Amino acid sequence: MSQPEQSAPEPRDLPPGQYVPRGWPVLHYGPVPKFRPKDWDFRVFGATASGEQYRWTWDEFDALPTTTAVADFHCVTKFTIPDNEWTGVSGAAIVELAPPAPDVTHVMVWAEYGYSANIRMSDFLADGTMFATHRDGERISPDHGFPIRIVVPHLYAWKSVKWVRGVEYLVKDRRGFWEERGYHNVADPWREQRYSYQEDEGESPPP
Ligand SMILES: Nc1nc2c(c(=O)[nH]1)N[C@H]1C(S)=C(S)[C@@H](COP(=O)(O)O)O[C@H]1N2
Ligand SMILES: [Mo]
Repeated sequence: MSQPEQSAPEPRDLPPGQYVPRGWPVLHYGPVPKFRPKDWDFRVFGATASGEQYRWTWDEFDALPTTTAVADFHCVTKFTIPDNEWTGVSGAAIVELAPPAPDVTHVMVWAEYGYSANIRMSDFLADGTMFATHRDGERISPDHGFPIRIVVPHLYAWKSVKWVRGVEYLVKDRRGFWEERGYHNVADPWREQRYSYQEDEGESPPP
């Protein structure tokens, strides 16, 4: 029996409803911010263990120890970008450097122009969650979040905030930008948690 020269690509395991497009779409609300290294800082605030805020300049942040992880990237508009190699500062590293108070359950990730996304502390600490500076060995481009974007690869990509400037520790969950506009508070693509009307008890912020 003759074999085809090139076998068809292996079907991948995608979350329900997702497809792999050509290229890497750019998707965001509002303009791409200009990076001004002298004015840029990264802050951790809210319910820290010490009650103090933490602040890194760009040079300080860019010198923090990094990790690398390979992961797919799932947008709620149904495209999935497979096999991204991300390098950056893990959520766990930030929590170690800026310890949260014991009753912190969630974080709000804040970007330029007030974009935000809330994630559970367990998602922030998960393997693969990081403030990425590089994708596939190259600096992230301005369109994709330069100088840093968080990637939370196991959640829909609106939680993967571009142009991040800070993290707020929360003792009470609160909705971020898209979560306030009808998107799911948790956003697990494998459970197709797209819209807020799908939230089960315990998945929504307290009133
Ligand atoms: N600051 C900011 N980050 C953002 C967004 C945004 O509007 N503003 N959009 C999110 C959405 S909905 C998606 S799908 C991804 C898209 O990332 P990409 O443009 O790198 O593909 O960015 C996320 N991060
Ligand atoms: Mo998205």
